[in-house]
Amino acid sequence: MLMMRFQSLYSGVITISQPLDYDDPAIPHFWILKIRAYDNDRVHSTTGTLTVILQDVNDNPPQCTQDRYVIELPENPLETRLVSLICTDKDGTDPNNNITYHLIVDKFSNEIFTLTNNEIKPCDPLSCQLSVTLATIICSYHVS
Ligand SMILES: [Ca+2]
Ligand SMILES: [Ca+2]
Repeated sequence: MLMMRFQSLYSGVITISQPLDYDDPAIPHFWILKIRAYDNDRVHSTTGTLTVILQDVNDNPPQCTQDRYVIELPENPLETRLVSLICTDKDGTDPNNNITYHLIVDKFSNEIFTLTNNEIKPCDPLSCQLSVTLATIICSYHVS
């Protein structure tokens, strides 16, 4: 699979003949090219090598096994793991394939659920009690 070529026989410029995707397992990550240069009428020549090392760039987003999770949750589920998210990133090297998980800021769900590494759980009892107290106060305020 030759993917590099001389732009012309006289320029000495070497170009690639197609895009090179580091994350495609069929694409090598380096090449060693041997080059020979001739003078007029090929009386004399010299050789050299060109080593080409393909570098990974962060060009792929993380992909999760599911886009949407639906869980039926019994009441009082404290300290119960709800789901472990399984996401991968096709990029071939660190840090381009590092994944961190974050709950999108939402004043309601962030008080009820916690996300640690890739596990979503109901929040700890102290936080939940605070949340319930706060909710009760707000409700009382609106009722009266
Ligand atoms: Ca990536
Ligand atoms: Ca990449």
